[in-house]
Amino acid sequence: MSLYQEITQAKKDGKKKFAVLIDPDKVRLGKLDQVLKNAVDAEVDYFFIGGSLIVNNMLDMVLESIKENTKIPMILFPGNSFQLSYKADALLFLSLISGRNAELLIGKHVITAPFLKMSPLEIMSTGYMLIDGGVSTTVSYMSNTNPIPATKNDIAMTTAMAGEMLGLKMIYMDAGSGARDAISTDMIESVSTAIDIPLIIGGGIRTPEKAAANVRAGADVIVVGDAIEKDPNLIKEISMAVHEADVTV
Ligand code: 1GP
Repeated sequence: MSLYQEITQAKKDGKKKFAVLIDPDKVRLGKLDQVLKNAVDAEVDYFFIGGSLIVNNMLDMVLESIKENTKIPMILFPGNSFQLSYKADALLFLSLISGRNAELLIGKHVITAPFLKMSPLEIMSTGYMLIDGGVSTTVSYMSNTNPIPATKNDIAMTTAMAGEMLGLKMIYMDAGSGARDAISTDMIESVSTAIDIPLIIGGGIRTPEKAAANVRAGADVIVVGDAIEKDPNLIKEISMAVHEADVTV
């Protein structure tokens, strides 16, 4: 079963997934071991690997280290075309559908397509939507796009609907790493009821309560990076909150 089939099957079954984001730029060697150990103990479903900048050459090292120490699938979440590696299992092929920057809607994809066509990576086409998280984020600056305003649920909803109709396989709504305000449950609910494809939510999630509220609102995959970098012990609590949230209520 491909990872995408696994995610869609989980969605059908009402099971929620938890992904830990590791930014190779920020990783500290001692701390990575701790994160990996906690992730295995907490039965984390995926590692998302990526960041908006690449200031070091840690990507392959991080991927190797994860592979040596865990069986958790590694999904690349690239901030740019340099963040590609055959050592991962899959790639979020992101089109920034909340923005109007042609390079990030289709341009970079044309450049990387031949490389990806030959690669063993599972390619998951994903509509990426940046939502205003109350602070100017790296993604917003680097992508030269405006995020969707945090209270404009209708814009988020119609953007996600258009992404699904264009054939994208997942929607990733992101308030950006370290966002002050995570995406509201109202917005998550509006979007999740409007689409049938899996919905990934990340950016500024710091507590198990917020993670649980998000899955109850319709998120299928919760992504946490920043809070876990600061306190790897949060992995267990958030993982439990995501996996145990009763979505049938
Ligand atoms: C960022 O969605 C991810 O792209 C995760 O955000 O680092 O704030 O958890 P945080």
